[in-house]
Amino acid sequence: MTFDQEIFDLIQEEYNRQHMGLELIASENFTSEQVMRAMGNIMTNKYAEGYPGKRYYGGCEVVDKSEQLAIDRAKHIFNVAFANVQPHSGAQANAALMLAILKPGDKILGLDLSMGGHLTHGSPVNFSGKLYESHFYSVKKEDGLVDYDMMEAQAHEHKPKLIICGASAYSRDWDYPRIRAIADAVGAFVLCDMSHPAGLIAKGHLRSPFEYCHFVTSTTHKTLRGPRGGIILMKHDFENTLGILDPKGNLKMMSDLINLAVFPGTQGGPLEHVIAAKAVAFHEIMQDEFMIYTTQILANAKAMERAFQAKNYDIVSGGTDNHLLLIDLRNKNVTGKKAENALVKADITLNKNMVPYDDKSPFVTSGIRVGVPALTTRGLKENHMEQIVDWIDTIITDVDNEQKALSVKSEINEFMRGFELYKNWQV
Ligand code: DSN
Repeated sequence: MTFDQEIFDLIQEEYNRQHMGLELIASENFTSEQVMRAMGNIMTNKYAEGYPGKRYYGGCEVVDKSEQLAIDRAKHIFNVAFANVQPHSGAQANAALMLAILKPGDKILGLDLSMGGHLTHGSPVNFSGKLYESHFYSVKKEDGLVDYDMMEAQAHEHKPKLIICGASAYSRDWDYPRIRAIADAVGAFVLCDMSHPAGLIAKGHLRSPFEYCHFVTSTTHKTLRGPRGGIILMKHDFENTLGILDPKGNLKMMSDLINLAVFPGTQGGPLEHVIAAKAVAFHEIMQDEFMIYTTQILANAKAMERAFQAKNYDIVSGGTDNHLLLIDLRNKNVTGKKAENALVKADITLNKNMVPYDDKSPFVTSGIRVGVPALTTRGLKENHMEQIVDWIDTIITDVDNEQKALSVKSEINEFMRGFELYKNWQV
Protein backbone atom coordinates (compact mmCIF):
# COMPACT_ATOMS: atom_id res chain seq x y z
CA MET A 1 0.00 0.00 0.00
CA THR A 2 1.40 3.42 -0.85
CA PHE A 3 1.73 5.89 1.99
CA ASP A 4 -0.84 8.69 1.85
CA GLN A 5 1.64 11.56 2.01
CA GLU A 6 -1.00 14.04 0.94
CA ILE A 7 -3.25 13.61 3.97
CA PHE A 8 -0.39 13.31 6.47
CA ASP A 9 1.10 16.52 5.12
CA LEU A 10 -2.23 18.15 5.83
CA ILE A 11 -2.27 16.73 9.37
CA GLN A 12 1.20 18.23 9.92
CA GLU A 13 -0.03 21.54 8.52
CA GLU A 14 -2.97 21.48 10.94
CA TYR A 15 -0.58 20.66 13.79
CA ASN A 16 1.49 23.73 12.92
CA ARG A 17 -1.65 25.88 12.84
CA GLN A 18 -2.78 24.61 16.25
CA HIS A 19 0.72 24.96 17.71
CA MET A 20 1.46 28.48 16.54
CA GLY A 21 -1.91 30.24 16.94
CA LEU A 22 -4.11 31.51 19.74
CA GLU A 23 -7.05 29.11 20.05
CA LEU A 24 -10.00 30.96 21.55
CA ILE A 25 -12.96 28.95 20.22
CA ALA A 26 -14.91 28.30 23.42
CA SER A 27 -15.93 24.77 22.43
CA GLU A 28 -12.45 23.55 21.49
CA ASN A 29 -9.64 22.11 23.56
CA PHE A 30 -6.38 20.19 23.20
CA THR A 31 -6.89 16.64 24.31
CA SER A 32 -3.95 14.75 25.84
CA GLU A 33 -1.53 12.50 23.98
CA GLN A 34 -2.87 9.43 25.78
CA VAL A 35 -6.46 10.31 24.79
CA MET A 36 -5.32 10.49 21.15
CA ARG A 37 -3.39 7.27 21.54
CA ALA A 38 -6.48 5.50 22.82
CA MET A 39 -8.51 6.97 19.97
CA GLY A 40 -6.17 5.97 17.15
CA ASN A 41 -5.82 2.23 17.56
CA ILE A 42 -7.14 -1.24 16.74
CA MET A 43 -10.36 -0.77 18.69
CA THR A 44 -11.61 1.07 15.61
CA ASN A 45 -11.76 -2.36 13.94
CA LYS A 46 -14.36 -3.81 16.28
CA TYR A 47 -18.10 -4.02 15.75
CA ALA A 48 -19.94 -4.11 19.07
CA GLU A 49 -23.61 -3.22 18.51
CA GLY A 50 -25.34 -3.49 21.86
CA TYR A 51 -23.96 -2.89 25.34
CA PRO A 52 -21.35 -4.58 27.58
CA GLY A 53 -22.46 -8.20 28.14
CA LYS A 54 -25.29 -7.91 25.57
CA ARG A 55 -23.77 -7.55 22.10
CA TYR A 56 -24.83 -8.64 18.64
CA TYR A 57 -21.26 -9.69 17.70
CA GLY A 58 -18.69 -12.13 19.04
CA GLY A 59 -15.27 -11.09 20.28
CA CYS A 60 -16.53 -8.22 22.39
CA GLU A 61 -15.06 -9.39 25.70
CA VAL A 62 -12.27 -6.79 25.64
CA VAL A 63 -14.30 -3.80 24.44
CA ASP A 64 -16.93 -4.81 27.02
CA LYS A 65 -14.34 -4.09 29.70
CA SER A 66 -13.19 -0.77 28.28
CA GLU A 67 -16.74 0.46 27.67
CA GLN A 68 -17.69 -0.59 31.21
CA LEU A 69 -14.69 1.36 32.54
CA ALA A 70 -15.85 4.44 30.67
CA ILE A 71 -19.37 4.01 32.10
CA ASP A 72 -18.12 3.47 35.66
CA ARG A 73 -15.76 6.46 35.53
CA ALA A 74 -18.45 8.77 34.13
CA LYS A 75 -20.82 7.65 36.91
CA HIS A 76 -18.12 8.23 39.52
CA ILE A 77 -17.15 11.71 38.27
CA PHE A 78 -20.69 13.04 38.27
CA ASN A 79 -21.99 10.82 41.08
CA VAL A 80 -24.86 9.51 38.96
CA ALA A 81 -26.71 6.20 38.65
CA PHE A 82 -26.67 5.95 34.87
CA ALA A 83 -24.31 6.73 32.00
CA ASN A 84 -24.48 5.90 28.30
CA VAL A 85 -21.11 6.64 26.69
CA GLN A 86 -21.98 5.65 23.11
CA PRO A 87 -23.33 8.85 21.52
CA HIS A 88 -21.04 9.88 18.69
CA SER A 89 -21.56 13.57 19.50
CA GLY A 90 -23.57 15.99 21.62
CA ALA A 91 -26.16 16.27 18.85
CA GLN A 92 -26.50 12.46 18.79
CA ALA A 93 -26.89 12.43 22.58
CA ASN A 94 -29.70 14.98 22.37
CA ALA A 95 -31.35 13.17 19.45
CA ALA A 96 -31.35 9.88 21.37
CA LEU A 97 -32.63 11.45 24.57
CA MET A 98 -35.51 13.09 22.72
CA LEU A 99 -36.30 9.87 20.85
CA ALA A 100 -36.45 8.08 24.22
CA ILE A 101 -39.04 10.36 25.82
CA LEU A 102 -40.88 12.21 23.03
CA LYS A 103 -43.14 11.37 20.13
CA PRO A 104 -43.05 13.35 16.87
CA GLY A 105 -45.13 16.49 17.33
CA ASP A 106 -44.53 16.70 21.10
CA LYS A 107 -43.63 20.12 22.41
CA ILE A 108 -40.21 21.18 23.65
CA LEU A 109 -39.01 24.45 25.17
CA GLY A 110 -35.39 25.59 24.88
CA LEU A 111 -33.20 28.69 24.81
CA ASP A 112 -33.45 30.43 21.43
CA LEU A 113 -30.37 29.80 19.26
CA SER A 114 -30.02 33.53 18.61
CA MET A 115 -29.90 34.10 22.38
CA GLY A 116 -27.06 31.65 22.97
CA GLY A 117 -28.92 28.33 22.66
CA HIS A 118 -28.02 25.33 20.52
CA LEU A 119 -29.29 23.96 17.20
CA THR A 120 -30.47 20.74 18.86
CA HIS A 121 -32.61 22.62 21.37
CA GLY A 122 -35.42 23.16 18.87
CA SER A 123 -34.00 25.13 15.94
CA PRO A 124 -36.29 24.86 12.89
CA VAL A 125 -33.36 23.80 10.70
CA ASN A 126 -32.50 20.89 13.02
CA PHE A 127 -34.21 17.53 13.69
CA SER A 128 -35.31 18.95 17.05
CA GLY A 129 -37.36 21.68 15.40
CA LYS A 130 -38.58 19.49 12.56
CA LEU A 131 -39.72 16.45 14.54
CA TYR A 132 -40.96 18.28 17.62
CA GLU A 133 -42.99 21.45 18.08
CA SER A 134 -40.39 23.82 19.49
CA HIS A 135 -40.90 26.90 21.62
CA PHE A 136 -38.29 29.19 23.07
CA TYR A 137 -37.31 31.38 25.96
CA SER A 138 -34.78 34.20 25.76
CA VAL A 139 -32.29 36.15 27.77
CA LYS A 140 -33.41 39.55 29.03
CA LYS A 141 -32.54 42.58 26.96
CA GLU A 142 -31.57 44.66 29.97
CA ASP A 143 -29.03 42.32 31.58
CA GLY A 144 -28.43 39.39 29.21
CA LEU A 145 -29.49 36.85 31.86
CA VAL A 146 -31.85 33.93 31.19
CA ASP A 147 -35.43 35.13 31.43
CA TYR A 148 -36.90 32.55 33.82
CA ASP A 149 -40.22 34.44 33.92
CA MET A 150 -40.47 33.97 30.17
CA MET A 151 -39.52 30.30 30.53
CA GLU A 152 -42.33 29.93 33.04
CA ALA A 153 -44.86 31.82 30.90
CA GLN A 154 -43.94 29.78 27.80
CA ALA A 155 -44.15 26.56 29.80
CA HIS A 156 -47.64 27.40 31.07
CA GLU A 157 -48.83 28.51 27.64
CA HIS A 158 -47.48 25.58 25.62
CA LYS A 159 -47.26 22.74 28.18
CA PRO A 160 -44.06 21.24 26.71
CA LYS A 161 -43.10 17.66 27.50
CA LEU A 162 -39.46 18.69 27.76
CA ILE A 163 -37.73 21.85 28.97
CA ILE A 164 -34.08 22.16 27.89
CA CYS A 165 -31.50 24.27 29.67
CA GLY A 166 -27.86 24.71 28.75
CA ALA A 167 -26.36 26.84 25.98
CA SER A 168 -23.53 27.38 23.54
CA ALA A 169 -22.92 31.06 24.17
CA TYR A 170 -24.04 31.91 27.70
CA SER A 171 -21.46 32.96 30.26
CA ARG A 172 -23.55 32.62 33.42
CA ASP A 173 -24.61 29.78 35.70
CA TRP A 174 -28.15 28.34 35.72
CA ASP A 175 -30.92 28.31 38.32
CA TYR A 176 -31.74 24.59 38.23
CA PRO A 177 -34.19 24.55 41.19
CA ARG A 178 -36.26 27.25 39.46
CA ILE A 179 -36.23 25.34 36.14
CA ARG A 180 -37.36 22.14 37.88
CA ALA A 181 -40.16 23.99 39.67
CA ILE A 182 -41.37 25.40 36.34
CA ALA A 183 -41.21 21.92 34.78
CA ASP A 184 -43.02 20.25 37.69
CA ALA A 185 -45.85 22.77 37.47
CA VAL A 186 -46.58 21.73 33.87
CA GLY A 187 -45.56 18.06 34.06
CA ALA A 188 -42.45 18.44 31.88
CA PHE A 189 -39.12 16.64 32.01
CA VAL A 190 -35.94 18.71 32.29
CA LEU A 191 -32.86 18.10 30.15
CA CYS A 192 -29.65 19.96 30.91
CA ASP A 193 -27.22 20.02 28.01
CA MET A 194 -24.04 20.83 29.94
CA SER A 195 -21.71 20.37 26.96
CA HIS A 196 -19.92 23.67 27.41
CA PRO A 197 -19.28 23.85 31.17
CA ALA A 198 -19.21 20.08 31.90
CA GLY A 199 -15.58 20.11 33.07
CA LEU A 200 -16.33 22.97 35.45
CA ILE A 201 -19.38 21.12 36.78
CA ALA A 202 -17.32 17.92 37.16
CA LYS A 203 -14.99 19.69 39.58
CA GLY A 204 -17.72 21.56 41.46
CA HIS A 205 -16.95 25.09 40.21
CA LEU A 206 -20.49 25.59 38.93
CA ARG A 207 -23.87 24.47 40.28
CA SER A 208 -24.69 20.83 39.67
CA PRO A 209 -27.69 20.16 37.40
CA PHE A 210 -28.04 16.51 38.41
CA GLU A 211 -30.43 16.65 41.35
CA TYR A 212 -32.87 18.89 39.44
CA CYS A 213 -32.65 17.76 35.83
CA HIS A 214 -34.06 14.34 34.94
CA PHE A 215 -31.50 14.00 32.14
CA VAL A 216 -28.10 15.52 31.46
CA THR A 217 -26.27 15.33 28.13
CA SER A 218 -22.80 16.50 27.26
CA THR A 219 -20.12 16.46 24.64
CA THR A 220 -16.82 15.01 25.85
CA HIS A 221 -14.42 17.27 23.93
CA LYS A 222 -15.04 20.76 25.31
CA THR A 223 -14.14 21.51 28.94
CA LEU A 224 -14.08 17.73 29.62
CA ARG A 225 -11.02 17.70 27.31
CA GLY A 226 -11.66 14.23 25.91
CA PRO A 227 -12.18 12.89 22.39
CA ARG A 228 -15.01 14.22 20.23
CA GLY A 229 -18.19 12.51 21.39
CA GLY A 230 -21.24 12.58 23.64
CA ILE A 231 -22.67 11.09 26.83
CA ILE A 232 -26.08 10.81 28.47
CA LEU A 233 -26.33 10.78 32.28
CA MET A 234 -29.05 10.45 34.92
CA LYS A 235 -28.62 11.06 38.63
CA HIS A 236 -31.48 8.67 39.41
CA ASP A 237 -32.93 5.99 37.21
CA PHE A 238 -36.73 5.74 37.40
CA GLU A 239 -39.72 3.92 35.92
CA ASN A 240 -40.86 5.75 32.82
CA THR A 241 -44.05 7.75 33.15
CA LEU A 242 -44.87 7.36 29.46
CA GLY A 243 -46.65 4.04 29.90
CA ILE A 244 -44.04 2.00 28.00
CA LEU A 245 -44.09 -1.61 29.25
CA ASP A 246 -41.48 -4.35 29.12
CA PRO A 247 -42.39 -7.90 27.98
CA LYS A 248 -43.42 -8.80 31.54
CA GLY A 249 -45.91 -5.93 31.67
CA ASN A 250 -43.81 -3.72 33.96
CA LEU A 251 -43.01 -0.10 33.20
CA LYS A 252 -39.62 0.07 31.51
CA MET A 253 -36.90 1.94 33.36
CA MET A 254 -35.75 5.24 31.85
CA SER A 255 -32.24 3.82 31.50
CA ASP A 256 -33.63 1.09 29.20
CA LEU A 257 -35.47 3.63 27.08
CA ILE A 258 -32.33 5.75 26.71
CA ASN A 259 -30.09 2.79 25.89
CA LEU A 260 -32.58 1.62 23.25
CA ALA A 261 -32.83 5.14 21.84
CA VAL A 262 -29.04 5.33 21.38
CA PHE A 263 -28.83 1.81 19.95
CA PRO A 264 -30.73 0.75 17.89
CA GLY A 265 -32.73 3.98 17.91
CA THR A 266 -30.29 6.48 16.46
CA GLN A 267 -26.91 4.73 16.08
CA GLY A 268 -25.44 1.45 14.95
CA GLY A 269 -22.06 0.18 16.08
CA PRO A 270 -20.45 2.19 18.87
CA LEU A 271 -17.03 3.75 18.23
CA GLU A 272 -15.14 1.60 20.72
CA HIS A 273 -11.84 3.40 20.06
CA VAL A 274 -13.49 6.71 20.95
CA ILE A 275 -15.15 5.13 23.98
CA ALA A 276 -11.71 3.94 25.15
CA ALA A 277 -10.47 7.51 24.72
CA LYS A 278 -13.47 8.78 26.71
CA ALA A 279 -12.43 6.40 29.51
CA VAL A 280 -8.90 7.86 29.42
CA ALA A 281 -10.26 11.42 29.58
CA PHE A 282 -12.49 10.45 32.53
CA HIS A 283 -9.42 9.01 34.27
CA GLU A 284 -7.67 12.36 33.77
CA ILE A 285 -10.69 14.26 35.12
CA MET A 286 -10.53 12.18 38.30
CA GLN A 287 -6.96 13.40 39.01
CA ASP A 288 -5.98 16.46 41.08
CA GLU A 289 -4.35 18.06 38.03
CA PHE A 290 -7.78 18.47 36.47
CA MET A 291 -8.88 20.54 39.45
CA ILE A 292 -5.83 22.77 38.92
CA TYR A 293 -6.75 23.02 35.24
CA THR A 294 -10.40 23.96 35.77
CA THR A 295 -9.48 26.45 38.52
CA GLN A 296 -7.11 28.09 36.04
CA ILE A 297 -9.84 28.22 33.37
CA LEU A 298 -11.95 30.32 35.72
CA ALA A 299 -9.02 32.57 36.68
CA ASN A 300 -8.13 33.10 33.01
CA ALA A 301 -11.73 33.88 32.03
CA LYS A 302 -11.96 36.45 34.83
CA ALA A 303 -8.63 38.01 33.83
CA MET A 304 -9.87 38.24 30.27
CA GLU A 305 -13.15 39.79 31.44
CA ARG A 306 -11.17 42.53 33.29
CA ALA A 307 -8.92 43.16 30.29
CA PHE A 308 -11.85 43.54 27.86
CA GLN A 309 -13.70 45.78 30.29
CA ALA A 310 -10.62 48.00 30.65
CA LYS A 311 -10.80 48.55 26.88
CA ASN A 312 -14.49 49.38 26.94
CA TYR A 313 -15.76 46.17 25.32
CA ASP A 314 -19.44 45.40 25.85
CA ILE A 315 -19.59 41.94 27.43
CA VAL A 316 -23.07 40.40 27.28
CA SER A 317 -24.41 39.99 30.86
CA GLY A 318 -21.50 42.14 32.08
CA GLY A 319 -19.03 39.30 32.59
CA THR A 320 -18.60 35.58 33.05
CA ASP A 321 -19.08 32.79 35.58
CA ASN A 322 -17.58 30.14 33.32
CA HIS A 323 -15.04 29.63 30.55
CA LEU A 324 -16.36 32.04 27.92
CA LEU A 325 -17.26 35.63 27.15
CA LEU A 326 -19.78 36.84 24.58
CA ILE A 327 -18.81 40.29 23.31
CA ASP A 328 -21.10 42.72 21.52
CA LEU A 329 -18.94 44.68 19.06
CA ARG A 330 -21.54 47.25 18.06
CA ASN A 331 -19.84 49.99 20.10
CA LYS A 332 -16.64 49.24 18.14
CA ASN A 333 -18.45 49.52 14.78
CA VAL A 334 -17.21 46.12 13.62
CA THR A 335 -19.34 43.08 12.75
CA GLY A 336 -18.58 39.63 14.14
CA LYS A 337 -17.83 38.37 10.64
CA LYS A 338 -15.33 41.14 9.94
CA ALA A 339 -13.65 40.67 13.33
CA GLU A 340 -13.38 36.88 12.91
CA ASN A 341 -11.89 37.24 9.43
CA ALA A 342 -9.38 39.88 10.49
CA LEU A 343 -8.34 38.02 13.67
CA VAL A 344 -7.71 34.76 11.84
CA LYS A 345 -5.14 36.57 9.67
CA ALA A 346 -3.20 37.16 12.90
CA ASP A 347 -3.61 33.47 13.89
CA ILE A 348 -6.22 34.34 16.52
CA THR A 349 -9.03 31.81 16.10
CA LEU A 350 -12.47 32.48 17.54
CA ASN A 351 -15.98 32.60 16.14
CA LYS A 352 -18.41 35.29 15.20
CA ASN A 353 -21.56 34.92 17.27
CA MET A 354 -25.06 36.37 17.40
CA VAL A 355 -25.58 38.53 20.46
CA PRO A 356 -29.02 38.70 22.11
CA TYR A 357 -31.46 40.85 20.09
CA ASP A 358 -28.94 41.04 17.25
CA ASP A 359 -29.91 43.17 14.25
CA LYS A 360 -27.57 41.22 11.95
CA SER A 361 -27.90 37.79 10.36
CA PRO A 362 -26.18 34.66 11.72
CA PHE A 363 -23.70 34.94 8.81
CA VAL A 364 -22.67 38.45 9.83
CA THR A 365 -23.51 38.85 13.54
CA SER A 366 -22.70 41.67 15.93
CA GLY A 367 -20.49 39.69 18.26
CA ILE A 368 -17.67 37.31 18.95
CA ARG A 369 -17.43 34.42 21.43
CA VAL A 370 -14.15 34.06 23.28
CA GLY A 371 -13.24 30.99 25.34
CA VAL A 372 -10.16 30.10 27.38
CA PRO A 373 -10.19 26.26 27.87
CA ALA A 374 -7.79 25.52 25.00
CA LEU A 375 -5.25 28.22 25.89
CA THR A 376 -5.44 27.16 29.53
CA THR A 377 -4.46 23.66 28.45
CA ARG A 378 -1.46 25.18 26.63
CA GLY A 379 -0.34 26.61 29.98
CA LEU A 380 -1.34 30.25 29.66
CA LYS A 381 -2.11 32.06 32.91
CA GLU A 382 -3.93 35.20 34.06
CA ASN A 383 -0.97 37.46 33.26
CA HIS A 384 -1.12 36.42 29.58
CA MET A 385 -4.77 37.34 29.14
CA GLU A 386 -4.09 41.09 29.06
CA GLN A 387 -1.57 40.62 26.24
CA ILE A 388 -4.10 38.53 24.30
CA VAL A 389 -6.79 41.18 24.67
CA ASP A 390 -4.24 43.79 23.53
CA TRP A 391 -3.64 41.81 20.36
CA ILE A 392 -7.37 41.33 19.75
CA ASP A 393 -7.98 45.04 20.32
CA THR A 394 -5.14 46.04 17.99
CA ILE A 395 -6.82 44.08 15.19
CA ILE A 396 -10.41 45.08 15.92
CA THR A 397 -9.66 48.82 16.15
CA ASP A 398 -7.92 48.74 12.76
CA VAL A 399 -9.81 45.89 11.19
CA ASP A 400 -8.81 46.49 7.55
CA ASN A 401 -5.09 46.86 8.23
CA GLU A 402 -3.55 43.65 6.88
CA GLN A 403 0.00 44.79 7.64
CA LYS A 404 -0.90 45.17 11.29
CA ALA A 405 -2.51 41.72 11.30
CA LEU A 406 0.69 40.22 9.89
CA SER A 407 2.84 41.93 12.49
CA VAL A 408 0.55 40.72 15.32
CA LYS A 409 0.68 37.24 13.79
CA SER A 410 4.46 37.11 13.99
CA GLU A 411 4.38 38.26 17.62
CA ILE A 412 1.81 35.56 18.41
CA ASN A 413 3.76 32.83 16.60
CA GLU A 414 6.88 33.75 18.54
CA PHE A 415 4.93 33.82 21.81
CA MET A 416 3.19 30.46 21.27
CA ARG A 417 6.48 28.80 20.38
CA GLY A 418 7.14 28.99 24.12
CA PHE A 419 4.11 26.83 24.98
CA GLU A 420 4.52 23.19 24.08
CA LEU A 421 1.53 21.57 22.38
CA TYR A 422 2.51 17.86 22.30
CA LYS A 423 5.86 16.61 23.62
CA ASN A 424 5.92 13.45 21.54
CA TRP A 425 4.19 14.67 18.42
CA GLN A 426 4.74 12.71 15.27
CA VAL A 427 2.41 12.65 12.35
N1 DSN B 1 -20.15 23.75 17.89
C1 DSN B 1 -20.50 23.90 19.28
C2 DSN B 1 -20.05 25.19 19.83
O1 DSN B 1 -19.18 25.78 19.23
O2 DSN B 1 -20.53 25.61 20.85
C3 DSN B 1 -21.92 23.72 19.42
O3 DSN B 1 -22.32 22.55 18.78
